[in-house]
Amino acid sequence: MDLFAHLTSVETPLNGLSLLKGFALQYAPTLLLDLDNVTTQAPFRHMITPNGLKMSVAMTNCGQFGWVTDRQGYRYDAFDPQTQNRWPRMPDSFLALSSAAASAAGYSDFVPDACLINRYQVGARMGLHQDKDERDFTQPIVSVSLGVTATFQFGGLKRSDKASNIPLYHGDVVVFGGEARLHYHGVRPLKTSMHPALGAVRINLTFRKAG
Ligand code: MD6
Ligand code: FE
Repeated sequence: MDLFAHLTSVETPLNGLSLLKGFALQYAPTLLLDLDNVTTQAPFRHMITPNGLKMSVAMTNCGQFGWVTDRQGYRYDAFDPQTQNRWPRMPDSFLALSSAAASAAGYSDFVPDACLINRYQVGARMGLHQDKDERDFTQPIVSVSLGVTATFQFGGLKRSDKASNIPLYHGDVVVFGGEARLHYHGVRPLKTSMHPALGAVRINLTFRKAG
């Protein structure tokens, strides 16, 4: 019996954007154990943007490729610049969840080769941006929210387009594909709050096909 089935629904507020509420709840305990293992090998760090600012969100990666930023720019790299090692392999639980979520949103053969892991503490935010460092924009991005609730901003194809605010709760999954794939989006500064499993922290996993 699927105890969580009643919590999951697929909402499509915009062509190509699917909100799968509670989809990751039944995976969360395993995801968090596997995440600890990943971050032991590749610790969270505050990366530097091309214009020299330190990001308020701490990041790490797993999978064949990892997203990195420094004074040279944004890119995917097979090696962690901090350890010179390859990024940790993507845990089976991560692969299983991301494929199942992509399928539920209509992408039946999504196999990610990169997972960017974002950690938000109080006040951390992500400015409006487009995800366009990947090779193939026909592939969706699957985004999993864990821990403290955040306000996700979802805009249009231009940075100046009006953005809507979508609350993302522990266990919610967003799939960005089709028309939504290149829309601007961001995360409002994290408010002080507590989550029983994670404390005052929000974790976001974004799965991509980068290469
Ligand atoms: C976050 N997410 O939720 C940041 N990008 O913390 C993203 O930047 C994002 O959720 C592409 C697709 C889905 C996302
Ligand atoms: Fe993004």
